[in-house]
Amino acid sequence: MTFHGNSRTVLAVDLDYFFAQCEQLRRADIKDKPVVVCVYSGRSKDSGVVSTCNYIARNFGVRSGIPITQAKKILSGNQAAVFLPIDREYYESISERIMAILRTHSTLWEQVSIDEAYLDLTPEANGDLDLAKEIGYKIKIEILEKENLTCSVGIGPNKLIAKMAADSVKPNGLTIVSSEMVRPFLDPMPVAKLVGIGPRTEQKLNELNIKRIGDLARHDENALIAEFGNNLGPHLKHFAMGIDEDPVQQRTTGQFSRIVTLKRNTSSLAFEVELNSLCKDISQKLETRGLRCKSVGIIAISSDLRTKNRSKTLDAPIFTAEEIEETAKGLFRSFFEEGETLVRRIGVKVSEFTTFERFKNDSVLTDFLA
Ligand code: TTP
Ligand code: MG
Ligand code: MG
Repeated sequence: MTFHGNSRTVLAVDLDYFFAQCEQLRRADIKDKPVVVCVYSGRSKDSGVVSTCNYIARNFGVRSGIPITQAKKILSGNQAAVFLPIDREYYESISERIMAILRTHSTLWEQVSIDEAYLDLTPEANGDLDLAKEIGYKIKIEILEKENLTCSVGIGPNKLIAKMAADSVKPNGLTIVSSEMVRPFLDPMPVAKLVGIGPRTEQKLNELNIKRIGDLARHDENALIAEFGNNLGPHLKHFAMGIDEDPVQQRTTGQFSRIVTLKRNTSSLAFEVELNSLCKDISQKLETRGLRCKSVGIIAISSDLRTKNRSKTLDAPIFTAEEIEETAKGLFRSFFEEGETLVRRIGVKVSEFTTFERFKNDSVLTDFLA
């Protein structure tokens, strides 16, 4: 059923000044001010770094990763400037809703960070870039209407080009780079713009008189191998040529966990409300990412701050809050039966993921559903 040959159509989405934009959502009064989201280290009043900032602050020269003190200096003449502490949980809840929207536009998708995802639109667009552009536009409108946030979208023949297209016009961009336009698009860019090239590689390349991505694409592969080794050398050249075979694929490794502090220490299962809410959170997270889990674990942190873990591997993958809660309850019950432990914080952890697609073909589960 492949009418599109070997060529793919990949779409990348990246939310604009994400954490700062989230803050602006709940504070109408800061919309037109420089907004800087800070990771305070707590060592002294302003020690720490800038997480991100809105484009108004960027116009003054504030950037992700600079010290908060430096950002304050840059904006010292600006009375309106707002400095806010990072609130990751709040941004994550918004991110989860956005990822759920994205997932409705393609069966093949991959979340790469809190504000970034790829969709493989090859079957949907069938080689028609105008159609892909229309989907990109729809996605932007839907995120704006439902969540009031702007994002930048890039479309290209692979993940690398889609990502670089999205980054090339920000904020609120929609950029399409066809296969024919890949080289003209990349060639004039400074090498530092190529995904994966950090300051050290940039410096080495500059020493070889490789300044632009086009220079790198044309450079002798053996010379690159001599300088960067058998892996990185060819990889750099391929990337510079716009070649990237990496499939759009939701990763299935890792784990999620959520922990809460109980109102009262307890040595029995007297925290059903808290447990229910933890399991709902986890289930939502799984669902947003199109994952099912085959292992559920509990975390019990005692009043003397010792952490204990128990987990169970299931016969078939699950994802609903009810199923996770039932397993977690069973684990907590036997945990308390083991002995008198006074618990102060509790958590639930899920791991051993399978994707939605595999889940659908999973014979164990098909039997279960039938
Ligand atoms: P990015 O997508 O890199 O940046 P951004 O969304 O703030 O801005 P842009 O419009 O250029 O996409 O990162 C997403 C979030 O990750 C960002 O809002 C804050 C966080 N982040 C950090 O905490 N530290 C960092 O150094 C960077 C780059 C991002
Ligand atoms: Mg972003
Ligand atoms: Mg990003």
